[in-house]
Amino acid sequence: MKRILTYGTFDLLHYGHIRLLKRARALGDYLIIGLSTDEFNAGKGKKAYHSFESRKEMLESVRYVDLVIPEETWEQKLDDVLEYRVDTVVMGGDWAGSDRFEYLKDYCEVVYLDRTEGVSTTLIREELGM
Ligand code: C2G
Repeated sequence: MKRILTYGTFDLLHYGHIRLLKRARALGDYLIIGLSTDEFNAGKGKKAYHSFESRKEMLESVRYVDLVIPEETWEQKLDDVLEYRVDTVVMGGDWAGSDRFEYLKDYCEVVYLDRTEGVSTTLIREELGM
């Protein structure tokens, strides 16, 4: 069983997120999401529109997702890879080459997938004046 892990906030879930999850899941047999907690986001100066619980509930209903775990720190990723026996970490291309992920290459595959153009949580919030 090939296990895939990805991270994100996934706020105002949209088709760009779904296409990332679909492609990530297609790389293996089991997809885990490390979902940013509200506290972790606060540390990044980000505030999601939907709470962690709501974002988790929505992601758990997506057919490509097998497990959602909390992302509480930047440093937990290696622990997650080891604890969940992850074969591949997948992130969107905006993270390509990032120190936050490159070091994991000593322990698993790290794959960056192209982002879906024309949609983002920020764009949605701006257009809806949120
Ligand atoms: N994404 C995408 N296409 C978009 C928007 C997002 O492929 N149009 C991808 C991002 O590249 C990311 C995932 O969907 O891989 C989740 O997006 P965000 O919630 O914006 O994730 P981010 O805020 O980058 O959090 O520790 C890493 C962070 O938790 C990542």
